[in-house]
Amino acid sequence: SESRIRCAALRDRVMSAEAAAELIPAGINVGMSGFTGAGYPKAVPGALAERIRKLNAAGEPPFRISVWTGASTAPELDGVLAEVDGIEMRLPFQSDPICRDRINTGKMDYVDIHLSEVSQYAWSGFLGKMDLAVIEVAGIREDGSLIPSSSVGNNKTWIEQADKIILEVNSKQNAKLEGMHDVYYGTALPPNRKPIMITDPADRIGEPYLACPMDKVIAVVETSAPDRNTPFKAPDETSRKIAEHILNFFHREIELGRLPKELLPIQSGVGNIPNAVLEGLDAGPFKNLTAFTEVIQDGMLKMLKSGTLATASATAFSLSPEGIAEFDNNIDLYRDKIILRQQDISNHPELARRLGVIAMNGLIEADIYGNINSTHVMGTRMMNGIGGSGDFARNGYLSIFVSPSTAKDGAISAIVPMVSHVDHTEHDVKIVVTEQGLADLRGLSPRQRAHEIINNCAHPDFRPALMDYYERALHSGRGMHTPHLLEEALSWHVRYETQGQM
Ligand code: 0RQ
Repeated sequence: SESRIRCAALRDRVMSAEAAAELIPAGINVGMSGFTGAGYPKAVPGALAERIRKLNAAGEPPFRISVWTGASTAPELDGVLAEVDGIEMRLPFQSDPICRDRINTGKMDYVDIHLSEVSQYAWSGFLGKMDLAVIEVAGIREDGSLIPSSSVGNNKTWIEQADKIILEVNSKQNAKLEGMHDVYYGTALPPNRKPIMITDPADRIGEPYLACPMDKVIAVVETSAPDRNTPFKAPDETSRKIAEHILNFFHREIELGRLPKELLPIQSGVGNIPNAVLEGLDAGPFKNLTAFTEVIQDGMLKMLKSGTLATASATAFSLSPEGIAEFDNNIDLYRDKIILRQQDISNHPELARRLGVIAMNGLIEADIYGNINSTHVMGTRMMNGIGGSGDFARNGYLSIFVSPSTAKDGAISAIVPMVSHVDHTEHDVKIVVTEQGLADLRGLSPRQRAHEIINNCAHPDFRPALMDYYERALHSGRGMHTPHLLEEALSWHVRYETQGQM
């Protein structure tokens, strides 16, 4: 609607998504908004994909762009562009099935960067020139500044870096999002950096709006479409057990005086297991917890409502349809408790370390010494990407990695002799949890860690084989610090690839 575009000069640049897509040339780097299915452009990528489809059908040379985002988007962006083979290179985190297929069949290059570092890469020129940005906003103010929508992501950087900007103004985004964001303009490249002065997740250090040079805006497209809003799955038995192990661990740490009774700011990855942990925290005695995280999920809304959680700092929402309805209906309650920041601040290593974040993230596989693979299936196929897990795991006070002990109906052990790809090294991993139990690796040597992980985390079906591997490695006459049988270390993966069963 007109009222969302309060700037007269930019009202004159309103056009259809198709007309805007015509303004995008082949071969350029395009920055797009969007983070975990929130705040991505809904119309222009689809119109561009349609244009590419027609060019492909007419036998024209391949039309491709490189797409840089905040994190994962949705079928209307990654899906449609990947389907017409319109993406040359994609970064950072993605989770779209078609995109994943193109990456894993070698048709698309994918660059997996820590989410906190993407803007620094762009600023430093490591990625080349950003030609154009397509950014969803909730509104445009009289002076041309922008009201961010349901994610901030890398939008500040894209707007600053791009020569040209296409804005999508989405009237489905709640108008009351205005004022919830905190966009910080004090970042700089070394050697000119200053401390980021956040000492509490509730601190505001920036502006509620994105500054946008009006002369860069080449098109404004009006949309009215919901975010991806993935349906919420109630926690299953496995997730509940994992949550229980973590909650018991928190209680023990509080008793030992190693965690305050309000815990420390929580970072939680997306998915079934983190949601179960949040539900468990909400059912417990906890009050006035805080979150310093990337995404606000359904579980966090519940905790904010009940008072378990006092404040949540993030860069995006990632809500189910029910979650978004709850948020819209009670936005006045949530407005003061949620702060959305750009991702170089929400995930800043300096802040994760200062605040002492408790980082909880998923894993694909862990090895008996505590190295974690959270991105690659069988060492070669990309799942989603490292996301923000490394930002928080390395720099947090506690890094907790969670997973069911098996995958694919028990054919795969999540605990293996040696991981087939490393995202989080043994130095960054403090706690590993499966439904079987919790391994507390703090202060342990590799050999001590092997016992802790095999006995507490591995599935009983795989435990004897893991112990057998470890013991033979121990008597192999090779190095005793991190004992391995190099001939066999990846044989479990080879067995799965050739026989369908580890
Ligand atoms: O695939 O559905 O096809 O069967 O991986 O596994 O168990 O449903 O768990 O959804 O929590 O994902 C690590 C991928 C876990 C996620 C990962 C298969 C399994 C299934 C998903 P199917 P689950 P989750 C915040 C932090 C990196 C980024 C991150 C992730 C699918 O947590 O992307 O932490 N993390 N970001 O079958 C083969 C194994 C497997 C396996 C699981 N060992 N071998 N397949 N799977 N283990 C968010 C952001 O940063 C934005």
